[in-house]
Amino acid sequence: MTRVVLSIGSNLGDRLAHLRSVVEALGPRLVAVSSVYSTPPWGGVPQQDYLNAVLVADDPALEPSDWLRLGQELEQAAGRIREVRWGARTLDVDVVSAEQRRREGPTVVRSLDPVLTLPHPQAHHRAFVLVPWLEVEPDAQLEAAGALRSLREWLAALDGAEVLGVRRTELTLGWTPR
Ligand code: A4P
Ligand code: MG
Repeated sequence: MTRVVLSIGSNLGDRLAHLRSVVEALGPRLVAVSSVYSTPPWGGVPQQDYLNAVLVADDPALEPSDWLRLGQELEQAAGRIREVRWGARTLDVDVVSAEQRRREGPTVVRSLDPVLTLPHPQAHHRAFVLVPWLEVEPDAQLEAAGALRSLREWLAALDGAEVLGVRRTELTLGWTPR
């Protein structure tokens, strides 16, 4: 039984429609959906700006690997072709963090498996993940580089210009809370 934080991004084709396809597919599993942000490309590959958002979802029937597979199916449905690492894409779905919900209480899933590394090893470096995540879970914490910090603390460690480059838009993903 897992609850996950997903980062979704697109910088090719109908970017908003690609992000919306994830929201439509997850439907009642969604717990929270951030605003849509316009973000400069991260990672040093020259390419056009992205639209990014963060989703929180839960499903008692899904394990973390099921969320990864589901994300990859949605990437394929959006016509994603894997070419350059950190390069342009119609849709990218990353599992940022996962929590097992047990009777004793929630536990954060940690995995060093390259097929699914959790928490996502780059999340704390990425304003395009931290800013939308902070909007939907202001009290969330993230363990990275051997430290457990609040999202605000991780953001404070980033370059200010990068954080300011992540701009909230008026676009919506067509989701209303249950
Ligand atoms: N993988 C391992 N852990 C995870 C995880 N937690 N979530 C594996 C998702 N995937 C995970 O990813 C490569 C492999 O990572 C997968 O097969 C999976 O098993 P990929 O999506 O196939 O390849 P990629 O996306 O080209 O490389 P990578 O390193 O995953 O890139 P990212 O991290 O997805 O970053 N700039 C802005 N502004 N906004 C963006 O959304 N996105 C990227 C892509 C780069 N720059 C960006 C953005
Ligand atoms: Mg990816």
